[in-house]
Amino acid sequence: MKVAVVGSTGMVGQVMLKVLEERNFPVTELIPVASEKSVGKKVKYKQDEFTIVSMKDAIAAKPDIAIFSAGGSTSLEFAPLFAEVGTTVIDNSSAWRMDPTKKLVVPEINADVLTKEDKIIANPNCSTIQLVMVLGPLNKKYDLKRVIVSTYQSVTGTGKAAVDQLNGEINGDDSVVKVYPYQIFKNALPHCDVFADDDYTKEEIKLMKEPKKILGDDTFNLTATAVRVPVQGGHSESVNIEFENEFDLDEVRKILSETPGVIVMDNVKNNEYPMPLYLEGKDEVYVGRIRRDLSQPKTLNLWIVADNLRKGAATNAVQIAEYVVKNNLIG
Ligand code: 2RA
Repeated sequence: MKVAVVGSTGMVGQVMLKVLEERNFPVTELIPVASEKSVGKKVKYKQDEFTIVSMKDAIAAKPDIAIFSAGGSTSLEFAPLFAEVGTTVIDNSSAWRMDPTKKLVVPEINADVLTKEDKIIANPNCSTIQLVMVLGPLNKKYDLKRVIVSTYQSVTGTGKAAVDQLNGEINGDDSVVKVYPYQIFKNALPHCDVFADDDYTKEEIKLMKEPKKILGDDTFNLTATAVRVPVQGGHSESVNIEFENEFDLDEVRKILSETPGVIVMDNVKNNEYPMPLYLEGKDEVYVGRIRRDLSQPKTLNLWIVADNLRKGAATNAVQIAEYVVKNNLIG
């Protein structure tokens, strides 16, 4: 498999290379791509070093698969050029996610929507992926009516500069690049991405729209508040779910425990619940604090944690690549 990784020097791009290696993806030729200023530099993959090439050269190489994590404008410009030469593009930006002609995929939930005709496939937003991994199986069984999500998002979601800012503020080095409007250390910013006219942030709008497309169901309501917190290991989400139908708590736990890619970590008597500090680097989505909402019937509270760079981005993208290869959907 000739595989291009576009954005190979970024935080997600570096994790993509790591995941491809860990999962022993059948790469016969790796084509790392990055901005013009990085062309000629090297990236490590397995025991070797690979030279970063320009987008033009990568397209000319006609890779079988191109996994993008290079921002929306780059994807809008270059993903179609790769698709034109027969490459299957899996894009981690928001560029294509809500495009009605493109599929938005979490393999465990809706990979079956993919066909050979899908040449540009959208990887959902990190906070969406971990949410739908839980909503999907519960929706099938109990039929979602309304979902309220509050997120507690890692600074790694904003990129390396944000991690540097956090560490700079922790160490008192305030010369680092400021990426947030306020200090993030010892703080919580109810401001992920930019504000839209309706006073929701773009991150919240992604969380309110993408799950409906992935689940193929717009019969339920969903509202979100996305908060940035001084954490590095992953995103956490407090979720309140009202169903159309009654549920049994033990059955909820059984359904989630049997969902591929989901791990139930829920024993509060032993202080067992998911926490990002301890789950960094994992590929699963962890669920805990599962309990009935005593304020109204047919309603559940739970807590979801996942590494936003792995299942929230790189691992989900590689899993899509694995699916299209396994099901002969490329070429
Ligand atoms: C964030 N989900 O966490 C967005 C993009 N990675 O900032």
